[in-house]
Amino acid sequence: MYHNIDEFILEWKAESAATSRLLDVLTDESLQQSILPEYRTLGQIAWHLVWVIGSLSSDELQFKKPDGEERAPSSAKKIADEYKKVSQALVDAVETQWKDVDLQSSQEVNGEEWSKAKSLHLLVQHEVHHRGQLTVLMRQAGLRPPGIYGPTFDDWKDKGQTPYI
Ligand code: NI
Repeated sequence: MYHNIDEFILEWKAESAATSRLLDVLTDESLQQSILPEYRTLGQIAWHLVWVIGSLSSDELQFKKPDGEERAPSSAKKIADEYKKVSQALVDAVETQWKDVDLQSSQEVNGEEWSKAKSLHLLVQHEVHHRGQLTVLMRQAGLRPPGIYGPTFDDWKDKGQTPYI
């Protein structure tokens, strides 16, 4: 959990940049990929990440929500662009509107009392959770996901090394 704003900003910038690297690889066709019919598509999960960041915009943390509707757009570029915008807007809002001590104050989320620090922590975990889904769907769509915390299977092969299995 975060003790001060800087801890969150540092982690969010790194995690958000990693998500952006994934979103930058998406193509319009790939957005239709799903694990099974009727399940969320790659595009819907990617847009969900954009939307959830925007959902933190409130009276207590004011920033511009993403352009568009909750329904995922058909343009991969739009998703990647809106993600970058809303992620930066979140950073700017937290940096300028909250102080370290505010992180310990609570707010009601889904009927529970969460500190702001917990909300920010769960935002990062939520991102990581869905990024795992995105990378699998990207593979199924024939895309090559970039490494996030380390080299991918393809990165090892490119280096002439045997991928870990
Ligand atoms: Ni989610």
